[in-house]
Amino acid sequence: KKFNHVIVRRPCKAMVEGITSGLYPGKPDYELALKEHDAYIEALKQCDVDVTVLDADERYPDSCFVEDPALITRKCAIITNPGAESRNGEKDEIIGAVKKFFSDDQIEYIKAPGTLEGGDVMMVGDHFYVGRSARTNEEGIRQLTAILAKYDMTCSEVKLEEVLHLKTGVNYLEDNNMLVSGEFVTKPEFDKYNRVQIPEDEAYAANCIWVNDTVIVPEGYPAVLAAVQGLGYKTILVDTSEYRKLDGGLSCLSLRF
Ligand code: CIR
Repeated sequence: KKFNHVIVRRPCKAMVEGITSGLYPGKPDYELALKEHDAYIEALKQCDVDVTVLDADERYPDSCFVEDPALITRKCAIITNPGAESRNGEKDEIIGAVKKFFSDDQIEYIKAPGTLEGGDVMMVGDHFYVGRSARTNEEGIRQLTAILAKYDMTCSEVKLEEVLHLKTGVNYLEDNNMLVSGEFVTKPEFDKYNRVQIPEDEAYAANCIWVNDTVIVPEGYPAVLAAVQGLGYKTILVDTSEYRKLDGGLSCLSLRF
C-alpha cells in the first residue's frame, strides 16, 4: 500500500466565484457540489486511507482544490506559492494540516518570485514531472528541483501549451500506466510509459486518481472507464460535474500521501 493519508477541504459557498476558463460552462451548484464532495470522501475511504477533512474557507473560492497549495512526497512536504493571485493565500491555510503529518524540518517552501501549483506536479516514484504553466514559473521549478535534490529525488520540466495544469491532461496510475490526452499524447518524455490515449471528447477524464490499486474515475466517461478497467484496476466512479465547471478534477480535490 502506497498512500495512508488524504487531506481534503470542503467546498465553500463562494466557490461559485471560483476561477474558470469557461471550457465547461455554468456556475457550480453549491448543494450538489457538497453531495459530490461527500461521495468523493466515501470513495477515498474505500481505498484504505484515513481522510482529514478541513473546513470550508469562504475567503478563497477555489480552496477545495487542496492539491495546488501543497505538494506532499514520500520524504517531505512542500508548501507551494500558487501563481493565481486569488489563490495565493491558500498556502498559509494548508500548513496547519500538513504539520499534523510532518515535522518542521520536513516542510519546505516555494518562495516568491517563484510560483508553483501542485496541479502542475506529477509524481512517478521519486521523479516528479512539473509543468511550466501560467501558474508555475521557471523560478518555482528551479526551487522545486533544488528541494527535491536535497531529498534524493528528481524533477523534470514539461512545457504546457493548452491545459491549465499538467495533471489536467496527464496522470500516472502506477505500474508504468499513464493516462494521456491532447498535447501529452506525443510528448517524447512519456514514451517509456504504457500510455493510454484518452479520446478528445473524454479529455476531462484524463484526470483520474490511483489510490492503493483502486482508480477513481469521473462519472460520465465510458471510454476512459473501460480503458482503466482494461488495465486491471478496480474502479470507483465519482461525479465531479460542479468542480469541472471550475476546471477542477479528481486529483485537484485532495492531497494523497
Ligand atoms: C483554478 O483555476 O485554480 C481552479 N478553478 C481549478 C484548480 C484545479 N486544480 C488542479 O488542476 N490541480
